[in-house]
Order: sequence, then structure tokens, then C-alpha cells
Amino acid sequence: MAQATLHIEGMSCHHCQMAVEKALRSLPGVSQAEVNLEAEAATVVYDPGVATIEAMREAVDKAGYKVV
Ligand SMILES: [Cu+2]
Repeated sequence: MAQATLHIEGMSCHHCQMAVEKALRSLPGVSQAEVNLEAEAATVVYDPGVATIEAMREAVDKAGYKVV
């Protein structure tokens, strides 16, 4: 398992936080995703053989936010 921290723009409330966590957790290979709203960051635990940072970036993008 690997851990990555993504910096995410556009989250303003608890609802945004939940949307981003849900998007990340729905990806194959992602076992944990925790968003810190104040830090505008998501900490993701994932299997690097299955999930990629690029897939996470796309999932966040689709949810309406942006990985910076
Ligand atoms: Cu919001």
C-alpha cells in the first residue's frame, strides 16, 4: 500500500468534502481517502499496482473539484 496527499481546490464545505471522499473511495485500488477541508488536502491510501494518481485526479475533476 502507498499513501499520497493530494491538494484540492474548490472545496468549501462539508458537502464538498464528502463528495471528494466518495469520488476517491469509489476508485478501484483505493482503500482509504480522508479529506482535510481546512488544509484543502486529501490523504489517500491505495494499492499502486491498481490505482494511479492520474485516476484520482480524474475522479476529483469529475466530482467538480481540482487537484493542484
Ligand atoms: Cu461544499
